[in-house]
Amino acid sequence: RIPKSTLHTHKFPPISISAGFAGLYQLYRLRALGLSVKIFEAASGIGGTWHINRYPGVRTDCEAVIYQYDLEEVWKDWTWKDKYPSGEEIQAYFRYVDHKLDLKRDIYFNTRVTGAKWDEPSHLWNVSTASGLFVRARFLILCTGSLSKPLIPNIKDLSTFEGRCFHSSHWPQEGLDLTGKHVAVIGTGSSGIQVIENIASQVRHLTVFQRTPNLALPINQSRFDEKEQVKMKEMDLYNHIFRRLPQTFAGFLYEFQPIPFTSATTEAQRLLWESQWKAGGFHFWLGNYPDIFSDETVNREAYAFWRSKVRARIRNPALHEKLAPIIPPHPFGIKQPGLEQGYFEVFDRENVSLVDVKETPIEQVTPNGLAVRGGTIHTFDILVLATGFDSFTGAIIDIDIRLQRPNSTSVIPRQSDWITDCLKFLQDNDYTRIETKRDAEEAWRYLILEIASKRLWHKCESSWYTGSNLASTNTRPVEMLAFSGGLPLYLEKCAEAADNGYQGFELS
Ligand code: N01
Repeated sequence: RIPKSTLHTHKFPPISISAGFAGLYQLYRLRALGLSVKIFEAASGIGGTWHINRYPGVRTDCEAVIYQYDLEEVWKDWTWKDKYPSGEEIQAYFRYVDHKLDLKRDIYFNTRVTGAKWDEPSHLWNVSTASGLFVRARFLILCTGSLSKPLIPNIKDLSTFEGRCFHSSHWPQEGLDLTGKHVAVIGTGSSGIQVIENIASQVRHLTVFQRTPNLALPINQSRFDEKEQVKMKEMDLYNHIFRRLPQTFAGFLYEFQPIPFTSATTEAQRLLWESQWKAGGFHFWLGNYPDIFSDETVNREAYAFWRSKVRARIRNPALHEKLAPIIPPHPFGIKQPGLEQGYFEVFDRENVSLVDVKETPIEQVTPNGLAVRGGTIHTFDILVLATGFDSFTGAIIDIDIRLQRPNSTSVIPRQSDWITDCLKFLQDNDYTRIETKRDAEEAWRYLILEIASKRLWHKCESSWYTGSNLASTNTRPVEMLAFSGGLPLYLEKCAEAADNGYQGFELS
């Protein structure tokens, strides 16, 4: 056992990896415990995904009021501009957070962690980095993000393309002039639709390679009025909002309907859906009837509503079946819908073509384009791979480490609070090591699988929730990795383990 005093020395600072939303909050909370914490960040600035993703139109799908730290010293003087802030606005937010909390002094930028080995005799992590820095740390906290490692598709001869080719998350940081260019985008997930709807009017020609139509919802963007924010703060609504979020299933300000679709009248169903459509954002998804996720017939009704709304916006009838087909490509809502502003209208433009890669699969990349089955070659100057991410475990496995905790849900501040309390407990009780027990890990995994089995998640060919989007790479089994039982249950389970003296963990 290491003497308690060493917990406080600079020699073995707890290390947090990555300076995104989670890592920065973790730094702030652990500092308050009196610990000397360091963050290692591979990128050159703070913000995690918001520092890296610079593609045109990058924007959050969460309303600003819930997409911020619940720390009064931060929110009280910060004013948002957009209801759904752009990447640029979120970067400004992070600069402001750094200014308020003085975070950068404990962050090593351009420092990619490549290995972390647990040394049993000393109860310390030996952490190595690509830049040659080597440190020993008492605790290692991975804040590497669920969607940070790009998934590069396995397309024949990809490296032979002679124009510019990059993943959506690696859009050139200095920007890119697309005027007069022929551009191709592979992928129509949340990233793809934002890129597509934002560049269509700039480029000479845009070719979109779609494998699965995105069952996207209108974002209904608006300005977030400054006076309204002042008023909300005066009325103490921010605190109410922050306390309310973990009480809801998905951590949004709205909740699933209290009754199933099948118990509502036809009129109530229709009126609810119309009002949710008008409200925009995820209302029609995370505020819908709960049985859309478990009852395929109900799900079909929701899909039919979505389809009729979308088809009404597309002038060219030949595109209806491509973008909003009669038979749903998968149940509505079991893949995260993108949030769009004018996405569907883009395909009516004369300078935009849509290639359905299920009909004509991509066969190989050529020096100036893509060849699809049947011999057609689509040519372009720039190829954007909006092909998604090696979700949850990708960034962790890259570190050459066996510790990984993908089976959770996204509730950054509350997870960091749990970790902070846990470290305090270890500190107070002279423990220097905590590890999950094998049987507890398995029980947790089965709980996740059991919850998932009651919903329609398995009815989706390709999704980052389960890793089925990686199926062609054969890198991991397809299995639900996200906790889909809702935040209240997740937080209850976390609290229960802590309250029972960190039940399910081995402490020494
Ligand atoms: O990634 P995705 P993403 N050939 O995996 C296609 C968050 N996010 O970066 O659906 C052809 O969703 C793939 O096709 P298919 C948000 O949580 C948020 O867009 O697998 N196509 C799919 O269309 C989101 O859910 C925001 O059949 C190929 C696309 O590429 C998550 O990140 C913005 C292919 C990948 O979509 C992931 O979104 C951006 C191939 N070989 C991201 N391989 C906002 O806040 C893949 N595809 C708004």
